[in-house]
Amino acid sequence: MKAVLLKCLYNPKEYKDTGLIEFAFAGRSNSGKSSTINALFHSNIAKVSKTPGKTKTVNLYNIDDKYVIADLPGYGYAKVGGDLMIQWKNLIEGYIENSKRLDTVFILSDVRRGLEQEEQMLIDWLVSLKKQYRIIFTKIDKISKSELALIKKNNPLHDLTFYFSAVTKEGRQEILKYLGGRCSLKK
Ligand SMILES: Nc1nc2c(ncn2[C@@H]2O[C@H](COP(=O)(O)OP(=O)(O)O)[C@@H](O)[C@H]2O)c(=O)[nH]1
Ligand SMILES: [Mg+2]
Repeated sequence: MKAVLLKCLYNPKEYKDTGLIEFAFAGRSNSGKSSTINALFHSNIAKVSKTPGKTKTVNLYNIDDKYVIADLPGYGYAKVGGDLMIQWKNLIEGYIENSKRLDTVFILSDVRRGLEQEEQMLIDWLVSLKKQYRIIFTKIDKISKSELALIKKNNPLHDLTFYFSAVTKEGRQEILKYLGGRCSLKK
């Protein structure tokens, strides 16, 4: 698979129609968005950082000229206060509302945290916009098989959830299959 950086949006007004179906990856800083994108598409294109909250842009990646992945800036970063917080919110919301091609928003969360208030707010908002969403629980290599089994059993959104590790690549095929399926639906 080939991933190519198309554009970094600093402002939602900079968004131009990509001509391809788009999928967005959202989640708090450190949830594993960049690592997941790299692992899914065998690339090294999304910056994985030790300092959370680095990505302040919406980064659009073209994957094999088939679809576009939007890496959204991490939310819930405590140190982003005041004006920056508003800019960041405008950027994410502006992109999600502007893009006519956006098919599914993936909400990524560390499997050890699960879904917290911020994720629930995002889900409620996507539902109100009638946007399709899916959950990706990341870093499943960090917990045992039995812990994972329990989480799956107790997850009320299990049918909408993918379980993924960027380290072992477990869950990769399921996500790629979903993306491919959505692409063929739109053709
Ligand atoms: N063990 C493990 N670590 C991960 C995984 N995904 C991400 N990480 C680590 O979690 C940290 C944050 O990842 P990053 O992709 O930068 O998160 P982002 O801020 O959401 O883009 C980094 O130290 C990654 O190496 C995973 O599946 N397994
Ligand atoms: Mg990132």
